[in-house]
Amino acid sequence: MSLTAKIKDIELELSRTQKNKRTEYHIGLLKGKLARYRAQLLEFQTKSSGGSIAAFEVGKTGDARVALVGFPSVGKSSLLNHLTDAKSCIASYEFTTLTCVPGVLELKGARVQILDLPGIITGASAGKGRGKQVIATARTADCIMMVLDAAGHPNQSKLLTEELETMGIRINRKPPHVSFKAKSSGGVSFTSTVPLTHLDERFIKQLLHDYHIFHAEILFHEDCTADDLIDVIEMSRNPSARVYVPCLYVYNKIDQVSMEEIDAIARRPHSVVISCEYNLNMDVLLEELWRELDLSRIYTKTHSIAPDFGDPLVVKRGSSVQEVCKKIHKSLPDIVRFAIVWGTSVKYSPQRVGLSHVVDDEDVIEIVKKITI
Ligand SMILES: Nc1nc2c(ncn2[C@@H]2O[C@H](COP(=O)(O)OP(=O)(O)OP(=O)(O)O)[C@@H](O)[C@H]2O)c(=O)[nH]1
Ligand SMILES: [Mg+2]
Repeated sequence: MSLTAKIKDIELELSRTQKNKRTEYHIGLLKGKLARYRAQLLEFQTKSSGGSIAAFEVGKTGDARVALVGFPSVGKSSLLNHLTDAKSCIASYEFTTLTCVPGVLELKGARVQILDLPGIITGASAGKGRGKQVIATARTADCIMMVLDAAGHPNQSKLLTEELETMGIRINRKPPHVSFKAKSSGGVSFTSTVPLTHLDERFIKQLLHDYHIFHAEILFHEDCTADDLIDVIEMSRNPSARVYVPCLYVYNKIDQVSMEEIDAIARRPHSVVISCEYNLNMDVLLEELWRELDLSRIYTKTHSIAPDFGDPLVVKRGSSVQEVCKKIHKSLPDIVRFAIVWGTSVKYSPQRVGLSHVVDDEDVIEIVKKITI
């Protein structure tokens, strides 16, 4: 029996099994089996394609990458053309876009690469259409914009999320707060700092047994589900097995729905309503995108030259002075004596700080190097 057939069998069994307290154990183990087969399939495909699973080959440029994911004809290309100078083909028929089209958006001083992708359909993660390539490309993004038709089926985002999940993308979630250590002896032991309401000893041991893990130490810092534990085990075998990406749900074509519907959609978390055709609400979309990207702009200055406020260094929020230095040159942190920072990250402005100091958005920084003789 091929791997694909085995996967189909389990998916069918999962869809037929009713979810309740009695079937929880069985469903959890089935999900583990499914994750193992999917990982095997991905490994096989990666090896046979001679590298990483075929994403579209578009080089990463700028400070962040955003992927437009959605069903066909929802307006992904219209949105790319609206936000950037790119000219992606727009038409009323489905599958107009057949490859990845990049564009660059200048967002509050940051350069954001936006990727228009072909539309995907249910079953994309199993290889339908160019779905696998689209999702593999979305995996490389810092943020996913899920473009949805405001007048379309209410299930759109759920179906797309399932497709992304199948290929290891977890949207708007944090990695489970669990420390997992595989050992060479001593059996399986686990402790938790919170009560576990979804997992018990029998299930944890059986799941690990199915993975051929007989010695491990697990510390749960949160009330994990079986899915979370499977993700943790998969990541312990291959750190890139799961990626955690923020996602903005962009409901396009609001010109076709009533005010009440727009109001209801706009209240959903991580959601924004727009119309590319009528240029509606684009400023809100940009604000929301900036929030999801979670970036900081840092302005550098030297002792005698004032900062250039039009050309910031862009880093992930929560970055340290060390990361800012690395962005300038990878060997710079080795020769830094200290940095002087003006802005909201310091108590006194300016203040002398070390490499581990965490900078804030719009801080100004002056780097003082060690004296070399
Ligand atoms: N009414 C309305 N139509 C829109 C809007 N935005 C895009 N369209 C139309 O929707 C159709 C599809 O737009 P595209 O941008 O090609 O959609 P796509 O998602 O890139 O489609 P594929 O590349 O086939 O996946 C075109 O006829 C657009 O004119 C909008 O805000 N309102
Ligand atoms: Mg398109």
